[in-house]
Amino acid sequence: MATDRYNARATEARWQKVWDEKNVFETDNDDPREKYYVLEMFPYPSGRLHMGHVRNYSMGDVVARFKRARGYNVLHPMGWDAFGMPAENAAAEKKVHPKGWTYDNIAAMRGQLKTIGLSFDWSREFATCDEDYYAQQQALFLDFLEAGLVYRKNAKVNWDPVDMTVLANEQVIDGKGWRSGAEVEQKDLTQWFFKISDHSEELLEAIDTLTEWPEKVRLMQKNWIGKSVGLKVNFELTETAPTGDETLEIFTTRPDTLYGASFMGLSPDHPITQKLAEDNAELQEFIAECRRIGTTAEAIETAEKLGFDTGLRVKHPLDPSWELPVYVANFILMDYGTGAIFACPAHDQRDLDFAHKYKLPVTAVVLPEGEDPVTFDVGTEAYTGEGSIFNSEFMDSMSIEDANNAVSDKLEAQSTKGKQQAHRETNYRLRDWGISRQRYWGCPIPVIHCDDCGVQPAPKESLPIVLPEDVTFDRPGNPLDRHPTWRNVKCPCCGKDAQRETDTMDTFVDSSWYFARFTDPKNSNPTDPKVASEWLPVDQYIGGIEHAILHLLYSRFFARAMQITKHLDVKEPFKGLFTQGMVNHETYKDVDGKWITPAEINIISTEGDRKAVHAETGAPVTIGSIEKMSKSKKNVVDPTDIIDTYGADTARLFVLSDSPPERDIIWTEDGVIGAWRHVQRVWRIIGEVSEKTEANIAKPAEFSDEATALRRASHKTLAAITKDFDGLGFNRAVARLYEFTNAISKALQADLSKPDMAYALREATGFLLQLMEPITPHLSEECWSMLGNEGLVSTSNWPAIEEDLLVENTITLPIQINGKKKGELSVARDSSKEQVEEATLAHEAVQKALDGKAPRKIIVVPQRIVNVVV
Ligand code: ANZ
Ligand code: ZN
Repeated sequence: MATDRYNARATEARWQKVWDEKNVFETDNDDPREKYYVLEMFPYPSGRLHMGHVRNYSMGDVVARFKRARGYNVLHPMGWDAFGMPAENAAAEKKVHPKGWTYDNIAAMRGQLKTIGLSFDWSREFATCDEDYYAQQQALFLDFLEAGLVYRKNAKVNWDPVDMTVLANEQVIDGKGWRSGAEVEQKDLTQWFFKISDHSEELLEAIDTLTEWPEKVRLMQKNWIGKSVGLKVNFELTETAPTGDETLEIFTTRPDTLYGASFMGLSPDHPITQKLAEDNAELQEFIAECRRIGTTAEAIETAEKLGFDTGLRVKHPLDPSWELPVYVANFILMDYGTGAIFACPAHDQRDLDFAHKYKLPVTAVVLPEGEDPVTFDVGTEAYTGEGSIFNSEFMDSMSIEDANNAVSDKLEAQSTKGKQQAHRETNYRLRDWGISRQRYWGCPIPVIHCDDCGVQPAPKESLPIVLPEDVTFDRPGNPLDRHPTWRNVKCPCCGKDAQRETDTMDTFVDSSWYFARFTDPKNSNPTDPKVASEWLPVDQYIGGIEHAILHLLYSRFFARAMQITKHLDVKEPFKGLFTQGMVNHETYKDVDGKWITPAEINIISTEGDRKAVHAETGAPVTIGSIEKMSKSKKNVVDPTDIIDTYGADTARLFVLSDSPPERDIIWTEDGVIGAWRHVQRVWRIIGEVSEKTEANIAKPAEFSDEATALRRASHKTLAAITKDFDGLGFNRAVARLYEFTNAISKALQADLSKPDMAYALREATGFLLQLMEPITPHLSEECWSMLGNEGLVSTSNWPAIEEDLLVENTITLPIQINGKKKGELSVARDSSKEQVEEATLAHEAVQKALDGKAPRKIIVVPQRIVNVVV
């Protein structure tokens, strides 16, 4: 039988059924053991699983299975981030309903996930598009509204004038609508916002408590919140602006550069700009041009700097005889600071580009160390580094920081036009979170618009506000807007005819609290606050770095908002965060330069020379660079194909081996075959062990050196892998498992009629299977039963480490002869000084150096080193 092959396909299905029937991965909230919550970011149901999912969920599964074996009550749920645009696109293109499309995809992907043997508690599964889930989200929204965490304001949206619809940022391509190709306009719409900016400081400060997050992610969060300590300065206008303003207020973080000021800049949306434009067609045209660039920070950052001279002038606050021109500039955002700046071209790149274009003065005021103040010229690159201030009167030769303070103090004490000239202020880049989306496939915002009573929250009893199913996608725009009856309701306040809000929520809302819902997914409230607070924060969250900013920040805000509204009692949702690397693959192109898939080619290797040919035609294929698996480059390997061919355990083993989990892994056929061979080998070895030894051998009182050596290897491996799993060092664990398998294979050659050796071998194989179970659970389960063990390896307790087997009883001491290392000495740990000396004199290198003479001195530093002086 040991010559047979391990049939992964049949075996895996069999064990999955056993786990299912015994509900081994279902979690009981009332289980008194210590709780451990491990979560992988839930997937969008695109329809097919990709290898990145397999890697992500395999990592989470190792943690879940490991912690379960360690005695924790583990929560490891799975669900679907199921609302969003692709379903509506599919509806428009393929004439399918978003709901049907989504649930079909979920069914397909659930089926795929189940073949991987992941230890999810499927009884807690939900999709964010389930009526029950979004009903609870609507309830949360109403509570947030009542608590003052939500408000409405005007905000700009991308408007497609041909399709007459709002576009998401990703639907605007080079300033044009993705479908119509029309120039996108900016339009004002009243929208709903979450007051995340009220929590900027707290969200920023608490980052320091997230010690189990990658440093990189913590930095990204900090930058996104973007705290700036600066100064607001009032500049006196030489003549009253058409708005009636006598001063122009700006925000700066660099008041130390005031003597390098060259011009003032206004946002195209600044009230003064807007007022001036009322009777200035040229300015109107300029504003329209700015708008076409788009609203995203990236678009503004990369666009060419453009300006419009308003003709207005201001007086310099440190020298009233100095006047500066006021421009409208396309790189100034209205919703940061005051929407106006003073520009110092020498020390700000945007200002410099602008100054060069409009021939405005450039005066350096910060001198880099080692530069000559007379000749220093910034050229085309603004100098933003450290230095000492010059060309700046009272600030000359100060450091930037000192100058900053000095000028801030001075201006705070000054006044202009009856106002304080300046005051220090802290600004945050973080904006309130706009959640209104003008689309169908999302969670309806539960409010009603009445002509008489204004905006009214939908009564809680009326929840859920369910999406109507009889909608059409044959026209652009939001089908809810044109639904004949869904929209019309009675005002909950006065009972007159009123209208539902037709905007739905940003899908980031759905993913901002799903981890809390998993703790009690059937509750008739959003959470059971007690249960949620017991499980949260998630102990280990695992997902892609692409969610390092928005998803994590919104979830952190939600935890706070849910705490304020008493739905849970923790501030931080994720205690440990891990961001896994991507799965990469070689790329291939055929003779016509078209991408082709790995399945369509054959690799021919001759003595280290790799060539690829087309599998069917034999035509040459170019092997390209290794890149992230993506549909566009066709360098994808389908998880289902791999599982069908090699089994899930092989796929799991491979994605966890080779690379540290935070790094990218290169998927190769050879690598997969290597993992598959290992699976086969373990199965054969266990078969042999089960034939050659009995189960349940009593533990002998004495062990030979040979048996002790094997036991040492077993316990050392156990200790090391326990540490690896605790620190998510999966690849290291895999390497140790390979080594340990070799040791076991070697031990099979020993005389197994000796009970101590048989015992040691059984112990080793038991450990091997338990250590492998988190990674290759099916194989481990099969081998576990083959060895005649009781119960399932998946529910077995982690083996206990016998500490005394970890201590080496021999130590290695370096031997120095006249101060130079000449060799090493292996002695028993408890050797006496005399014994060490004796062994030293017998050492080959020492004998050679002594050449028959007696040493002048031998110095033994116990446990450390031996020095011989000849
Ligand atoms: C003068 C100056 C001189 C500036 C200099 C920088 C360098 P952070 O650090 O990100 O907060 N700024 C202020 N409001 C702006 C707005 N609404 N749109 C675009 N830019 C704006 O950036 C603060 C700096 O960005 C401010 O300091 C201001 O330019 C600019 F050598 O003032 B500074
Ligand atoms: Zn009313």
